[in-house]
Amino acid sequence: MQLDVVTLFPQWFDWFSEQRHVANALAAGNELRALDLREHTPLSGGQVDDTPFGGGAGMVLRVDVMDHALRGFYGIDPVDLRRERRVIALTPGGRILDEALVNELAAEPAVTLLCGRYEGFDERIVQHFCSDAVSIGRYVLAGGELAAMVVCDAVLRKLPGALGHADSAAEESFSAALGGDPEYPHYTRPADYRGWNVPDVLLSGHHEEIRRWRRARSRERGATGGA
Ligand code: 6GU
Repeated sequence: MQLDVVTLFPQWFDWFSEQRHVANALAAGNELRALDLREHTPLSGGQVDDTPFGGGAGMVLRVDVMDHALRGFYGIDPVDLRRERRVIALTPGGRILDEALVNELAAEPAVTLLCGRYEGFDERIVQHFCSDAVSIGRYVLAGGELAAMVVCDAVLRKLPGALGHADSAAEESFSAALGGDPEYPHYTRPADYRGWNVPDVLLSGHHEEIRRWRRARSRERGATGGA
């Protein structure tokens, strides 16, 4: 898939792209591009934002700047772009990112994430250029970049080749294999540490019992909301 992030801080994504599972996903033929919003600004001095009509604190990303930027990157009117690929505004009030949305995005051939800064986007950007608005939780970050990395991390690790082991993503928290429940607890050596023992069943070698034990622990965690 092709994942594009439109941002005022493209260099932030250099570090992110070097992380193992991201690098693996890219080596497997996927693409992650950090596109500089300022590259195509029609305004002098690289201006991208302005004060809000009606007054109030902070600055708002201008719709004309986003129009020029998307046109510059994709060569088409952004009003049409959102019919060709998911174009997502990252904003604290958007649809909360969860496993279902991550799977939905991982199945897309191409996604563009728009990072807001300051007080966010002129609403016309969301209305006319975006297919979705997405949030990573009900709290406010200084900008959409960290949210974009969260989305990219969660989506890219779903793609073939991102994780070392083929089954790593199949039976993990919230997966269909676990009925949408969180993952069961894991243990490794030593089996006894300071008197804290690993559950006997995991050392028993009885695969069916282990499977049942894990499923039960997973259900418990789903029922209590703890993971
Ligand atoms: Cl997507 N953006 C910002 N600025 N803050 C957030 C967020 C996004 N999701 C949660 N908080």
